[in-house]
Amino acid sequence: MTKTVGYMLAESLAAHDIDIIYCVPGESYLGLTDALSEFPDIRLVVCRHEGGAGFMAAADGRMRNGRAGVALVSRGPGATNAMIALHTAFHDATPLVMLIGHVERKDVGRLALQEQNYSRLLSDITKGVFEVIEPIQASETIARAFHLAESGTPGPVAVILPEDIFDAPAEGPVVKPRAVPMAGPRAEDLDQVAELLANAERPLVLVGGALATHGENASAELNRLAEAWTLPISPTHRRPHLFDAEHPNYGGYMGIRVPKPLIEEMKKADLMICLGERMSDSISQSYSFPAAPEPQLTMVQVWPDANEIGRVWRVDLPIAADPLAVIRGLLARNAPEATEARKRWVSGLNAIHRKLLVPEWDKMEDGVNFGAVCAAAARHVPRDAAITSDAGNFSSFLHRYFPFKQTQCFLASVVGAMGAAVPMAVAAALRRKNKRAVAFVGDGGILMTGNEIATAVREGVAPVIILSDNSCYGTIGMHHEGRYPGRAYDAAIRLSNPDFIAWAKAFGAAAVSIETEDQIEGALTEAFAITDRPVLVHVKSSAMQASAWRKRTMPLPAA
Ligand SMILES: Cc1ncc(C[n+]2csc(CCOP(=O)(O)OP(=O)(O)O)c2C)c(N)n1
Ligand SMILES: [Mg+2]
Repeated sequence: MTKTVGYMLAESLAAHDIDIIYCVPGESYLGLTDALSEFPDIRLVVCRHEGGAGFMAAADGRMRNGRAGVALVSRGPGATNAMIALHTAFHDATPLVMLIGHVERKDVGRLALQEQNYSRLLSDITKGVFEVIEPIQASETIARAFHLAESGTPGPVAVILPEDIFDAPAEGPVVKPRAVPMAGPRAEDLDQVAELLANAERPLVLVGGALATHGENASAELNRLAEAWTLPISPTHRRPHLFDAEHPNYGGYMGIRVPKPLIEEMKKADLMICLGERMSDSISQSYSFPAAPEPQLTMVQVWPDANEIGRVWRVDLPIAADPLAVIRGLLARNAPEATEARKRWVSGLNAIHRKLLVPEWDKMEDGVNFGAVCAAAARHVPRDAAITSDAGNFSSFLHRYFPFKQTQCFLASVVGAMGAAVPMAVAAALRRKNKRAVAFVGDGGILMTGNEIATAVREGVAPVIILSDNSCYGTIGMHHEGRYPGRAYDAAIRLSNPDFIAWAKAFGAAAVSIETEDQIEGALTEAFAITDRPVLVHVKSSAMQASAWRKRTMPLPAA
């Protein structure tokens, strides 16, 4: 039998070590699903929404040590549903290959059923859109897509596959994967960083996304660097697991809106080293620290893509390299004896960080203070668990009261797309076999993609989902109050929720409920004992405690 393009595409994916593909099936790519039936080592995970499938593939792209995750979606409606994952991967510098079905080649341009021009549609949320027009291009295009997704600043790449191409006879050989090129740090740059570090009195070291690519491998060396050079280490927004929160060199979490006492101290720094961090609006406190375009302190940035460094900030020492190579380069150079001032600087930042971790929340009348749940969860979540978080104010309690460990894996949409947590937890449970996946999510986010609990049940994985149900889009209420004091517009944020316990059970999940603080311990013990199906922990949380830092000034009237 002649080999088809569909079969060759499957062979090409296998050649790239792809063992999981997240999809929602479509008639536009039947020839690929048909071929995949002959590849038992590739697990086709059928999801309930392309947004969910895309988030799962994006999460996978963060768990494969720099290798891309893969989603497979149908044309028009499928592709547009999946765009939230492309947006997330583009902003988060996550390698992702999205295969998208397309109309037949002869119909292109006729406004055929569900036709889109993907080069135009996806031009601003992908690194590239490659359309396979001829069978001879099929395998090479797959190799090019992975290469682009994984090199430089990683990101999403779309491959467009016309419906009629799958059955065409394959041409040419299966194209092998291309090695990802990585520029190394130059010796003179390493010498210069070492000199800057030796002369700085108050250095700050931010660690971010590109270091996360190395998984746990980088942890030991980062710790040695911190200790040998007497450095405070600050994980950046949504990368809290990069440094152990209990480590004495922890310099404070550089997330969105760093609390005042911490940011005031951080701003006394005379040197900032961004190790594997692209930097963004959120991390830079809305471009104020470091200030854009002209930073108020000496800035060194290490990122694997020369084009990116210097795009927003004028960096004093740009180093286009793998951050781990820079860590190794510094470890190979002798750290000077730490001055007393330097030791005080590190311990001072650490003292502020520790103070912020101290559990001190008020008992609320309108529901459980979610801070209490996050602090208790830290005692139940295993050391090797994956923790995922949706976007929303409930996550401020997680970042404040949950001391992350380097042995844990944290996954979220860094750019703040709601709906990421549940699908990412499903993907984590599938990728990290026999390790727990725990999702933190709000009542807004859970009804965006919580239907992927059905995927978890189908695939036999058992994430624990901790839901903060404050009956509102709390984040937006807080911002509204902040911008228009005294004019809280509750109709814009109030939510009428289903009976979440019944909802979860209807999927075949287990469900436990927390309505008062004294139920937290028992409910979490019960939830974490269940390992054969997903578990929802429904927390009736306070809306008045708007975030881990702020209360609402006006009560939220009943719906
Ligand atoms: C997909 C998406 N839509 C809208 C927003 C804007 N947004 C940010 S947080 C938020 C509310 C989140 O509500 P919930 O999940 O209940 O968490 P809470 O803030 O109440 O803790 C909204 C609507 C977003 N970030 N992502
Ligand atoms: Mg809410």
